[in-house]
Amino acid sequence: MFQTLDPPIQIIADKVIAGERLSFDDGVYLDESADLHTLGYLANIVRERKCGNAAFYNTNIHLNPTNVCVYRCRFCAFRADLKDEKAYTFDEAGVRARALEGRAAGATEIHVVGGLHHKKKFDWYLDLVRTIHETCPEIHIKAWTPVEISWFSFITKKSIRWVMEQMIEAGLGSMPGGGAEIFDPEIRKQLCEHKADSDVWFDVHRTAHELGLRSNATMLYGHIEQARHRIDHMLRLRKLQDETGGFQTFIPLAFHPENTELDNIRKPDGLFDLRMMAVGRLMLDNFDHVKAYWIMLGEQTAQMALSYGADDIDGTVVHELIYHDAGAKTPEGMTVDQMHRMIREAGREPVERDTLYRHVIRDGAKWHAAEAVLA
Ligand code: V47
Ligand code: SF4
Repeated sequence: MFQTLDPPIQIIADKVIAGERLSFDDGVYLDESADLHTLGYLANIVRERKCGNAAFYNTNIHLNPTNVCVYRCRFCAFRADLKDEKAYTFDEAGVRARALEGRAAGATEIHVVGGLHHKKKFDWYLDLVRTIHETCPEIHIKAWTPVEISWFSFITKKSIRWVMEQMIEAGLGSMPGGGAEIFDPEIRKQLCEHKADSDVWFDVHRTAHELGLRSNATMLYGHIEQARHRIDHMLRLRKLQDETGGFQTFIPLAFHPENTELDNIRKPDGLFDLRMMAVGRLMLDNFDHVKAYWIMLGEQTAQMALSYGADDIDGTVVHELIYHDAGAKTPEGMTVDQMHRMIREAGREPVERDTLYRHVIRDGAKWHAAEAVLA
C-alpha cells in the first residue's frame, strides 16, 4: 500500500510498521504535513497492535468540588472569583451525596478536579477524599492534577511526596491527566503564567508513580501553540514514561474557546481532532492507551477517533462542567447502552474497564474488576 507514498511519509510508515520509535522531526512532519488518511491508517496499525478491536469505556461520575480558583488560566471558562454569582463550593453532605449517586449508577470511578479555593485549607481537600472513600470504598478515586497537588504543598509548606502520601492514606487511587496544557515555557507563560510549570507537573507524576499510583496525561491543543510545541509536549511525556511506566492513557484535549479570554480563537475542527489522536498514538509508543474524550470531541468525532489511534472513549461522565462552561454542546452524560451503541456503530467491541484498565464484570447491580490489566 505504501509504495507510492512521498519519501518523508514512506520513511515514517516503514518505521511504524517495524515498530521503531519516531523522532521529533517525524512528529512535526506528521502533525503539519501528512495526509490525514495515511496518518490515521498508520495510527490504526499501532492501535490494533496494542488493543485489537476493543474500545474501552468506564462507568464514572465527576465531582468538581469548587469552581473558585486563585488562578486565571486564559483558556478556562470554569473558574470563578470568591464573590462571583456562579461561585460554588461543595460541603461534606454534597460530597457524600455525589458518591452515593455514583454508587447508585454503578460507577466504578469518581473523577475529582476543581479550582484552588482562596480560603480552603489542605484538610478540606483531604477530608473530601476521605469522605468519598468512607462512603463508597468500592469507588476508585481519581483525583487532583499536579496544579492542585503543588498548591497543597504550597499551603501546607510540606513536600509533594508528603501531600501525596496523605492523599493516598485518605483513599486516593490514581491521578487524572489535567494541568498539562502545553509544557513549552513560552506558551505556558501566555496561557497560565503563575500556575505549576512543567517541571512541577513532571515532579508530581514521577512522585505518584514512585508511590505506586498510575496516572494519565493530557495535552491542550488548538489555541496559541504550534506543531513543534505539541511534539515537544509528547516527547517529554514519552521520556518520563520510559523512566517510570506509570502513565496509562494519553488524552488530547481540544480547546473550547466560549466564555474564555481566548474566545477570538476558533475551536479546532474534527479533522484537527483526528490528527491529534493519530499523532499522539504514533509518537507515544510507550503508552498503552489513547483516549478520545467523547464529551469534549462530540460523539461522531469520538467514533471516528476509534479508527485514528484512540482505543478509549472515557466514561458515562455524569455532571461534567469544565467543557460545558466552555461551550461544549454534547450531553452531560451517557448511559452504558448509549456507549455500547456508539462503540459498536464505529465497528469496535465495547469493553468496560475500571480506572486501572481491568475488565469490569457485572452481575445485576453488583460488579467486580478482573485481576488482569487489559492491554
Ligand atoms: O487541565 C480547561 C482542560 C483539563 C478548557 O485523566 C480545557 O481521565 C479545553 O484533565 N477547553 C481538565 N480544555 C480535564 C482533564 C481530564 C478530562 C477527562 C479525562 C481525564 C483523565 C482528564 O481540561 C484542564 C485543561 O487542560 N481545560 N478548560 C477549555 N476551555
Ligand atoms: Fe483554575 Fe484550573 Fe481553571 Fe486554571 S484551569 S483557572 S487552575 S480551575
